[in-house]
Amino acid sequence: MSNWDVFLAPYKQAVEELKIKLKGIREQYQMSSKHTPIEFVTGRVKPISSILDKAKRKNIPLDCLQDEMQDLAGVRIVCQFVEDIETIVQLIRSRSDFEIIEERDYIMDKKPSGYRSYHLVLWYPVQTIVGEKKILVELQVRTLAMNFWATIEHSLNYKYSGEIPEDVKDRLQRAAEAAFKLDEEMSQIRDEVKEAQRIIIRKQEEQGKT
Ligand code: 0O2
Ligand code: 0O2
Repeated sequence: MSNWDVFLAPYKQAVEELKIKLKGIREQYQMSSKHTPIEFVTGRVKPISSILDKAKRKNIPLDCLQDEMQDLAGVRIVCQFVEDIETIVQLIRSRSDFEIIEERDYIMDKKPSGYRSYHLVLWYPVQTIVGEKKILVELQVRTLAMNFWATIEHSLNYKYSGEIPEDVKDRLQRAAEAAFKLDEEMSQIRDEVKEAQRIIIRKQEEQGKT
């Protein structure tokens, strides 16, 4: 690859554009006083060293990166509740400013490591001075609990170069189970809050009648 900066420039632009668009959605929810399904958004262009490692690991020739490496541009949406993930996925599906080419549901079907997240792969059009260029972007949607687990596991993988010792792996499996339980508990609380809000509204309506 002669010039990484030039190659990665549209990926950087796509990440920045998507972050702005997704943060815009969060702000619209906040303004309408509705529960926002987006807690925060992060994004990154894959560092060159990680691109080279992954290309080697997956046997991807460097001149095929743009078609075969789906996460050169990565955007992550983190939510409070598991239910928010479905809301976000529906929202993403309804948009016309990019095309979804693949969805991977690692929530229904978690990875052997214990990893849970919902992944969408998009062809995202970037406007350049030589015309439109469609690039691949990976969108990851996960809860705060899933994000906590994935962040820790990612660091351990880095520390142990992918060879996490068995006892640590066992702990991670248990931690993944605990994160799953935490999401379930929080969902219950969410329902309680929604019910409380319905009771308050009903009471206010009744008081208005008398
Ligand atoms: P705000 O006002 O804090 O919401 P950036 O270019 O800075 O917008 P970037 O480069 O992706 O985004 O930065 P980073 O460090 O990945 O974090 C992105 C945003 O996510 C930052 O907010 C962080 O504050 C926010 N963030 C990261 N972790 C958490 C978390 O655990 N909880 C919450 N609520 N937010 C988190 P912004 O975009 O700077 O704006
Ligand atoms: P980064 O930038 O370090 O996060 P593969 O890369 O072979 O595992 P594939 O087919 O390219 O998988 O796509 P997949 O698994 O849908 O998505 C890959 C990305 O999902 C990873 O990026 C991680 O961000 C995240 N991910 C997938 N599995 C795990 C896991 O077991 N633990 C954690 N912590 N994250 C996971 P990269 O390539 O690791 O890059």
